[in-house]
Amino acid sequence: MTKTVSNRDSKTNHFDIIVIGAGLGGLYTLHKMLGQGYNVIAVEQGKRIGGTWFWNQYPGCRCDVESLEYSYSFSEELQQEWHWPEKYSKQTDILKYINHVADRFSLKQKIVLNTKIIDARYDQIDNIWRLRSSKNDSYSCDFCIMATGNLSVPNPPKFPRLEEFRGDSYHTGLWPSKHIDFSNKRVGLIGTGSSGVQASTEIAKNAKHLYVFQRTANFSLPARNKPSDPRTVEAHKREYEKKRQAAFATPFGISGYPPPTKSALEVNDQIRNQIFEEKWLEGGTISFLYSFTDLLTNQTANDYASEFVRKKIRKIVKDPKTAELLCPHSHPIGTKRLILDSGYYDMFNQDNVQLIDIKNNPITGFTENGIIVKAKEYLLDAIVFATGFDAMTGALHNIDIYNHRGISLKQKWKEGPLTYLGLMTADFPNFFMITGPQSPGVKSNMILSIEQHVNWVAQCLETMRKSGKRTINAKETSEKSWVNHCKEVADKTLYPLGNSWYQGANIPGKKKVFMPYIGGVQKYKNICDEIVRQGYPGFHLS
Ligand code: N01
Repeated sequence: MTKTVSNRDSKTNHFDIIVIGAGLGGLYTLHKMLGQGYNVIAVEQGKRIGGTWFWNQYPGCRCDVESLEYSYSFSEELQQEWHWPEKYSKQTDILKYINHVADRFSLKQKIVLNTKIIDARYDQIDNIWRLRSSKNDSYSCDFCIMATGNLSVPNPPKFPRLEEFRGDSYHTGLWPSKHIDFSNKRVGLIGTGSSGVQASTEIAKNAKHLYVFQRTANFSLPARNKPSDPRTVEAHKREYEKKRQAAFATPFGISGYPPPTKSALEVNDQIRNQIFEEKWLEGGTISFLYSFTDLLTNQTANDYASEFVRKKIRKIVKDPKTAELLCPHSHPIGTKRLILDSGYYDMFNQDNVQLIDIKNNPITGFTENGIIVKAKEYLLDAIVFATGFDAMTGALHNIDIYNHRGISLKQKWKEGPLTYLGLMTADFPNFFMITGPQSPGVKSNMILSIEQHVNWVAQCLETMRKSGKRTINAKETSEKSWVNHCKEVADKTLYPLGNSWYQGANIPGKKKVFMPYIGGVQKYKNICDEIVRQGYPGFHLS
């Protein structure tokens, strides 16, 4: 850094804090920091707020965490007054809720929409972050908080001659706000993760024909979604505070599931299958993973669970060839994100739906009118790409982030993300991440993790303000041991065997490193709280 004089010029919009992103993370950060009296704004690239729930407006989009859990806990009035129509909320209801929260807490006037931050540089002389948008607007702030999301950069697949297709095409993660009518259309859908499973089940209801192009079969469980039961809701709301605290005492940050006590190897076949059957009928991913203590740590235990689901698929899907293609064999159940569906396997019994195997016979090209597989042309009016995201690090790397030594975050993380607690990265002072890599974020109830992170950052800033400190930086040594710890925890499980977006395996050229912290929300929160109690060892405060 060569500058020697202050460069806080008047043309720059200077704030105490700038939050990047106005999804669930950004909105709560904004609310919390406004409450603490900071001069703060959020900058959002979308034309509306909502983040994930704004961009993913594809048909069938729904949350796989129960509505009463997947909601903010910071306001007792809010959680008491809001009504969720269904057990698992659909995207439109969540977006409505997000807008309600922003209006109720007067957040919208502090959000700059349609503005994509493309460059962020730490100026050590002035101890500020300087940001630049794609419109060339400049901002600066004392603290930069990234609430850019974990699944916010769509992965557009590269196929030969993709540009030749003349019909309509959509990516689930960039879905237009207007209604898309697929009735009487021949639709091709590529990708069978959560988005593809949800979208296809809905599109199949009125498309003339739906071709599902599957590369890897994935495990999906029944959601058994239903309208909210007034008595359950009332009982839950009476004890909301207790439920929220109970959620922090679980690995996933979701209350209401009794933890398993037995290994799948401790019981005989009949009892094991009976337990799986009960969980299958109950619906939901956590209930199923909680059948036994060791489904994610013991291969044999996992094999039992995997085979149980494969048997269900064979029973539901009438055509044996299609059923076999739908049976996952590439990974232990749960090591890729488990999917919750509302009739996915049954959909393949419809006359207008056909599964196309693109693992053994990859797509060789696109034409004006469709997709070519094994020299056969599938004629299509529309294509839906449900091909996922550059998860966890994608949104951070979409911004050129530089520290005072001229080192970019991309350079620092070229062998995978390096963070302390997923909250900060060493040598990037006053730069926080909300649910960053190596935090439980994506392996937890995301809103609970967001609140925990934001509260931690807010408390940290308050401590700094009171003690006259202006700069916080993670120590390299603490970062190193946290990164090692995350790896050690993951290596004790079966997760590394799933070729998942958790480890960047879905993005060609991305370094394969397991990114979430899977020690559980309760352990993680204890670690974070202990660090505060001890006066922030592991960080330099100056
Ligand atoms: O993305 P994915 P997603 N050729 O990466 C295929 C959350 N979410 O958007 O496995 C052919 O899981 C790819 O195939 P393969 C949730 O956390 C939550 O569905 O790489 N196929 C795969 O089948 C979820 O896990 C909810 O072989 C290609 C699919 O595309 C995460 O978001 C709803 C391909 C991508 O699946 C991401 O889910 C929706 C290619 N070139 C999303 N490239 C709920 O709350 C990719 N694929 C319920």
